[in-house]
Amino acid sequence: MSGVILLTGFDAFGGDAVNPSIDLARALEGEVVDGSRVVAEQLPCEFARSTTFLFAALERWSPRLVLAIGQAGGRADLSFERIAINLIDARIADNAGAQPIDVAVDPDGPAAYFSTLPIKRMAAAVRRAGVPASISYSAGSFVCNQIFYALQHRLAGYSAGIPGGFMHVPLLPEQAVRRASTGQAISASMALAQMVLGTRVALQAALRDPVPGMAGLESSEGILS
Ligand code: PCA
Repeated sequence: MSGVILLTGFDAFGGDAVNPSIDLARALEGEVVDGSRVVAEQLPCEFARSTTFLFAALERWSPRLVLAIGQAGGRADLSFERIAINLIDARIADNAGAQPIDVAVDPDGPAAYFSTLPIKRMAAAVRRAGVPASISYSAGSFVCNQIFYALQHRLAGYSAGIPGGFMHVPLLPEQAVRRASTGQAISASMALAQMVLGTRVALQAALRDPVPGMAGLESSEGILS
């Protein structure tokens, strides 16, 4: 199968000089996974402009699979996000100085979307490769959650059934060292090479195995059905 794999990463934000999410996406750019070339797109860490960049990237590439990536300071593993919520509640200002509180991503959209990636298989494959990984049930309420929600909303409108989702990554060691040296609590970190290995394996797992239903669920049966 051809088609490209779209990875997105963010600009540095919140006083950091780097953001591992875009370094990671760029490090994998050009690799071929299951016959598909990886492309990377950089998104501004701004509520207003990030979605415009994302939608332009979807138009440009017509990807086969999308994995949006963001930094989550304090996390110690590659966390595959399960759910995007229709809420923005910014803890800090974005890179344009905007700090929306208690507003919807899309006032007409549903309360939430699930990842449509086979995240449990992906996390298991990453761990088998020796890289810490987990499932997360909150992508927060900042720009990352907004992009995750906007991505799932847009992909849900396509008939092609393109799997998409979001992964948070830890700080890079250099970021954690900088925090420690300025008196902040020492944060967890992960070397870029580990992130690259884990993400490559996650993409292989997502593309090799059949993808679950479009809600990312293994079964269409529910507790109430
Ligand atoms: N992390 C932030 C936004 C950009 C990024 O890399 C977040 O988790 O919302």
